Amino acid sequence: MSKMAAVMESGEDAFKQLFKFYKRRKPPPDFSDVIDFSGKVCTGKVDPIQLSPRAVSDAAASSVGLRPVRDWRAFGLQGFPGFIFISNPFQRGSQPFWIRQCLKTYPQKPNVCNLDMHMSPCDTKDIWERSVHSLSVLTCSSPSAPRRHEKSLLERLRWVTLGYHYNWDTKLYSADNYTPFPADLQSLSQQITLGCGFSDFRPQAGILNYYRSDSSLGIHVDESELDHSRPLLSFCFGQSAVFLLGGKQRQDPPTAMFMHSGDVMVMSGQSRLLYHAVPRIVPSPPGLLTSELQNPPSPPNQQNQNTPTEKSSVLEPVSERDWTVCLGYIQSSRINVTVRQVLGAEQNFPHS
Ligand SMILES: O=C(O)CCC(=O)C(=O)O
Ligand SMILES: [Mn+2]
Repeated sequence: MSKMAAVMESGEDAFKQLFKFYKRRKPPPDFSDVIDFSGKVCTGKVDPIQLSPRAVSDAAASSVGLRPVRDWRAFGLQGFPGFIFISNPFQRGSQPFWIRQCLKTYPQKPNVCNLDMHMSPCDTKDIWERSVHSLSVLTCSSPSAPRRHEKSLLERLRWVTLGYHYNWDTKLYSADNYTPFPADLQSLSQQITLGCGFSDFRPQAGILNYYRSDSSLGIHVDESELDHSRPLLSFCFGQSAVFLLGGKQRQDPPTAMFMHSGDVMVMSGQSRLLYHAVPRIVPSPPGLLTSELQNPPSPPNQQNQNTPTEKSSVLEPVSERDWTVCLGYIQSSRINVTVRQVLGAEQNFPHS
């Protein structure tokens, strides 16, 4: 009997037990039951999915750093209708832009982050610049200089919220806690959902989670959005993770899969309200980050080259200085971005 079968045999609360199984450090767990969509998938649980290549022009996909939809490798899981796993649909060299946005741009005001909960707006105004400064002070200091003991703001960043800002205490969104959703991430999310066959998905709220190598995310379901008929998108960058996808009941046994940098998950339809968790961050496979994350020399200014029918690119070049900091960060960390539609087409927040 495999170790995992032994864990399962004890019966109750299979999800909790598998969560602990994958979280365990000593001895490390056996990962052989974890589905890896980046390689050959022949587990008998996975089906390739046909997407909607005609719904997104190659230019529109490229404008957000995605490959043409016909080249996306998309999979479904048997028993999980509405769950779509797209194995890294990003063009080589476009992830650095999105990683830079997650680390430098999205933590900026008016977006909200965990540091705002106990620091003044003035102190969290410039997370990136202040962190880069303290990191470069460290790099420049002589061996005899006192070692930096305080973590930079960037290292203390745990979450950022966008659009309708999720309230972690009440677990609610509200009409009066809203700032504009970033246009570039909106466009990326729309190309993904169109490619998956969903029309008029409206990205209205985003949650960025920043994981260190020992972080995890507990078992939960995302039900705070008022309309559950719309898909929920999840983007991963940096180090890999084990993701557990369970059932409608918290204790239902989950399926484990790896999420690598660039992977995109769509939870829709009957899979929109399934329990899930991230028990463990794992090092990304050798070579995966180095091949995907080369920050190419600045692309030619695409804005000027566009013909009237083409979409102008949201991608901007990432400076060497910015990329050095991003690379240092993702060497040991993982970033996850979830994008949600909160309200249905004609829906409003209930009056309080
Ligand atoms: O980090 C992940 O892959 C999952 C994130 C998640 O489930 C959430 O933000 O609700
Ligand atoms: Mn979630």
